[in-house]
Amino acid sequence: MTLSTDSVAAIAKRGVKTPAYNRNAITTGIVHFGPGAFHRVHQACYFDDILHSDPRWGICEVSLHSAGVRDALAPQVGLYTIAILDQQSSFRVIGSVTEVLVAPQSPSSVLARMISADTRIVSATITEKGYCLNKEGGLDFSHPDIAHDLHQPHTPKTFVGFLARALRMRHDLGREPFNIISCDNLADNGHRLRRAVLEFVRSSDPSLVAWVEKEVPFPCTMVDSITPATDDTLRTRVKEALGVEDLWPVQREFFSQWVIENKLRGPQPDWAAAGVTVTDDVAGFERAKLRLLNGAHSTLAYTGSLAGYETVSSAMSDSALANFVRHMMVEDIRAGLAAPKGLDLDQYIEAVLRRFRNPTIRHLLSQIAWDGSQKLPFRILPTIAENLAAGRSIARLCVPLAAWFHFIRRQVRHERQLMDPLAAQLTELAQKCTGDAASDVAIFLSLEKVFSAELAGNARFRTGLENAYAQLSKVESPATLGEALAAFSA
Ligand code: CS2
Repeated sequence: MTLSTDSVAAIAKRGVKTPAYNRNAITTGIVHFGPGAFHRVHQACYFDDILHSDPRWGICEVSLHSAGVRDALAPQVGLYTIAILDQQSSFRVIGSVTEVLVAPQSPSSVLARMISADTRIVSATITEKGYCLNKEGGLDFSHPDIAHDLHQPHTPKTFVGFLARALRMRHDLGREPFNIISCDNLADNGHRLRRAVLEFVRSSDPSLVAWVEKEVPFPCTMVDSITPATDDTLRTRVKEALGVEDLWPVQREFFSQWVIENKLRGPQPDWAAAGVTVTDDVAGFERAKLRLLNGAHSTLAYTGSLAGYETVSSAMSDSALANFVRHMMVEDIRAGLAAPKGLDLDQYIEAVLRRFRNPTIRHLLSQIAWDGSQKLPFRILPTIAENLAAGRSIARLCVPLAAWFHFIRRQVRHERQLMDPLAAQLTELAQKCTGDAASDVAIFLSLEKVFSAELAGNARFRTGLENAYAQLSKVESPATLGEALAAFSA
């Protein structure tokens, strides 16, 4: 037996929360690109709450690449389980997904949904690389999928291409545009997406530019909830809790936060009742989260992996590493952050560190280590650039970058797959490395897609990296990591 409409009543009797609304009565108000685990534990869960009092906010999911989520959720009529991992874990069946479309199989069905009068929000969790941006923050016109979408706008492949086409169609139908909500870990995510869409439209459909500029809201957002990938332990626990099998359950920590910039137009759900913060100052939240939480995560991922740790909580049980990360957050990252109203940065740092220590979560460092070339420019490099300009220290901030370089070299040396859109280029660079700090750092700094010419040419930055790289070169155990990090103690 698998999870289905028929099994929901029996599941509810076992004490598992299930949708207490009539799923047949809900309409689809959201088209969401990227139905990965994060979206399903986060936004889809908020909308599941909202649907209990407002049926307009069902979600049509759109996969831009694989059919995996559609194939798992179709037999379950969109139902799936979230495990909330805490001292006392709980399980909950989510009912907000009304449909899953696989874009390459049917771009016209995706566009039909996007132009429906019921659709008020188009949102995305497609990760940094899904936006096809260049390092100046504009649209990467050399990206093959963007080139495709410019030539064949009626059958787009990218999120930006779908937005441009759907906006044109809505405009011609005389319909209001939808709100476009990026829910990815990119600084200024709404502004970046707006810029990318406008650059695309300017090049493909110039007469639409003014309408997009004037009428289409692209609020910035901050999203947060730690979401380890689905594993067999989860599948087993969910089966035990539900009494039936779920083909693709997902899991997260108890903590969940969603902050949206106050720019949305048209009919809205009751955001506040669902626990979503709508505010004028999203940038402060977003920056603090990206630089403190995600910056620390990437630091743990690369340094922890070098020492042989597998998970965030095990890396955090290493006092040398945990102290290093804490110092980096308190002394090097916090200095450049302005606290938004309602956020105490000192408390925030301690709360993040507590969340990292959660022993009930098996969050693999290898999962966080993915896509370093896309993540580090948002998580670490802006703090370094600002600290350099302000004359603050960057010694510790060079450690995650140097650890990333060593991590890449080790992956390549052991012929382990590098999960990164720049994998081919990174492999080539790693093969040129000799172990000499000055020349290896110079090799990695030649990565133009990651390091601006200004940063790569900064002598303090180069020296900081060489120092960190040399310190980390012998790390292969907790003991050797402790020795290396001792050089950076306050
Ligand atoms: C993590 C994030 O995988 C990663 O790179 O840093 O997914 C992190 O867990 C989330 O942003 C937390 O909200």
